[in-house]
Amino acid sequence: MSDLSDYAITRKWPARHPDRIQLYSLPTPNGVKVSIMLEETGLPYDAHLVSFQTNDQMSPEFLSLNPNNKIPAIIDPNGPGAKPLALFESGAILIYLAEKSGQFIPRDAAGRYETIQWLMFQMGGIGPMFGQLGFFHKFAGKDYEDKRPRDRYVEESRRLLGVLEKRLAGRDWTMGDAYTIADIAIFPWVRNLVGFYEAGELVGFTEFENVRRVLETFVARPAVVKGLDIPE
Ligand SMILES: N[C@@H](CCC(=O)N[C@@H](CS)C(=O)NCC(=O)O)C(=O)O
Repeated sequence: MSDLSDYAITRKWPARHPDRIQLYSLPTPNGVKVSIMLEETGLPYDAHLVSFQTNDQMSPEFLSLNPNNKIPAIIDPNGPGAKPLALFESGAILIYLAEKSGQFIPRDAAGRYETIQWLMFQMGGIGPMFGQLGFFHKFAGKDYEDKRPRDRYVEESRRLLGVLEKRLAGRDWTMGDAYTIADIAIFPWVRNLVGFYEAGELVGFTEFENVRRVLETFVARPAVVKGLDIPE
């Protein structure tokens, strides 16, 4: 593909600035990871709303970019080799944007892999487990009489919060002094667990003092405040 018009998705969501990164998203905990990262880096971008109310994520145009029908996804018209690059999976997008901007990932190899390790801890643990807890506690699964599925995800979420709590003891951020893509991935999910999912009491959130401290610092960052509402 040589320019954005070669991508079917741009027919449904035309690029306002074809020279900028195109973001296809919704302000969910996975979606805001990327809008927050774009705000933090200052990379210019166009944001396009993929509405679940109208099942936009199942449209042929969206599926042409992400066959897995999930937001977020991006196209960078100026990717590696000065060619467009399309990407889905928020973790992959965060790594890409960190490398492109040279920000929010340590430069030394060991620090870089450790950051990716904590990013993967979110992608494989926090995201899926908190998400299932939301389903069984607040959404369709809450009416099931059998509470064992809910309790399993409560326990697993508590365990993961405990791991994070220990990691954050004596540290400002997951990687210590440096704010990184690991924090940008983890904290929208922690916020969502106690906010939108209303599961704070269920998981005993008050016990996790370090997690609470870092969450407060995270949500006060101007780029986070902005990114949490994008796309409008
Ligand atoms: N592992 C994916 C998960 C993305 C994901 O689950 N996105 C949800 C919103 S938070 C979605 O698009 N759901 C729409 C659907 O399943 O149809 C990522 O991190 O990008």
